[in-house]
Amino acid sequence: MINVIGLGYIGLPTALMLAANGNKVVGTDYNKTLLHTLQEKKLTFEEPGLGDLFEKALDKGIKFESNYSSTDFYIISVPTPYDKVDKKIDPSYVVAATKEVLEVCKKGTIIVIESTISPRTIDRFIRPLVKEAGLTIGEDVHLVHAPERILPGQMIKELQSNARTIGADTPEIAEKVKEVYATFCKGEIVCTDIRTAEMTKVVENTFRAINIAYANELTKISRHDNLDVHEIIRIANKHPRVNILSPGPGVGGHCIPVDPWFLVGDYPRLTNLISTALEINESMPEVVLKRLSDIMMENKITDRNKVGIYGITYKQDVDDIRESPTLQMFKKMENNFAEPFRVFDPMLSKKVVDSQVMDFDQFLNDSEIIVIMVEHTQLKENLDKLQGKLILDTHNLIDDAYKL
Ligand code: SAJ
Repeated sequence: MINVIGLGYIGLPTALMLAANGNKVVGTDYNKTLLHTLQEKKLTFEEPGLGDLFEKALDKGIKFESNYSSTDFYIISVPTPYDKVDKKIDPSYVVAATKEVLEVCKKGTIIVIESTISPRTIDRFIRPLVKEAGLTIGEDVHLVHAPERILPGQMIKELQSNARTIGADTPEIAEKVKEVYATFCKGEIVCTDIRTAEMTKVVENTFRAINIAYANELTKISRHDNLDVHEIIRIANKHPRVNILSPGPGVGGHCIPVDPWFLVGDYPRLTNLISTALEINESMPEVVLKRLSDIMMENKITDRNKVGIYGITYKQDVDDIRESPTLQMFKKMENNFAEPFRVFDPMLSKKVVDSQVMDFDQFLNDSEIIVIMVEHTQLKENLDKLQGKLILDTHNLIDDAYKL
């Protein structure tokens, strides 16, 4: 039986996928409200295909419990925040979950850590716990790191098709874990050691952060010379070995703006490129504010009530607001004692900021100038309704709009 610990954005789809594909699964979370919701057969967040998968997993008998099970296979998928001051990973949730597992696990258990962790976290924080519990690694307990790679918005598809990495101390244990993931994962499953697996995950997200930072820096250069950055990137990407990502109003989510800091925190003198890239991405919400202020001046608009911000979530078509560029922008305003602008997001059914308007038509009626922060499908389907408005389009959706 597999006990999946942490039923958030990664743990829940993984637990459901395992159960739907014939594994006996118990999902555990310390958040009682979340557990209660799942036990009532209701989902805790939106994601294409998640509803159907939930039904299948329930049919196959998945259980949600607050106590850890006594078993021989655990998947730990709890959050790994980072300390914003010293830029290092905060492994406390992974440590707490592992400690509890060690109290109840069977001899010879496999503990797979899926949470993103910085290189050497298992050596530094997890191996000592096994020793403290009077257990022996390789006999009583086997540690494994199998970082997830799925993209919110395409999680279910990517769970099945992405390649995966399994880091273990021995090829035999890696092979056992591979067999479990292979019950649903049709991508290549690469086995390696734990430290390589830890590093690989952080390296992947750092690569994306740097690529986006390059696109964002190109935006600044292009604005300086009044060039169209989107056209430049579109043409440059026709080169067979160039693939520049899209610039935007900032980088959000719990991965791309966070994981690279783990490397900066651990190797401060070796990560100039990475820290500069992160700073460029973090500067973008302020770039939006500056551009908006220039456009307002150009159009002689002084009343900030005429501004409407479209989009709060960290990217299109998800309901996740972690590290969202819009909220980063509002934070900057707050630091300057300014009230946040009116804002609308079709993916959010509850207010997350006071200035949030819940009705799209009312939002449009009240706004003379609209800043597109997120390219939700809802907006793409309603672009005609924006006619007659001044628009700052940070995603290049509308030809004749202002761009960053
Ligand atoms: N963004 C841009 N320009 C782009 C692409 C994205 O500005 O061209 C912005 C988005 O708007 C968003 C942020 O970057 O604010 C992050 O979005 P994302 O779609 O790039 O990534 P996430 O955070 O949803 O998921 C990433 C993925 N990592 C990689 O693609 C290397 C995913 O595969 C990982 O599983 C996930 O991080 C994770 O959990 O680590």
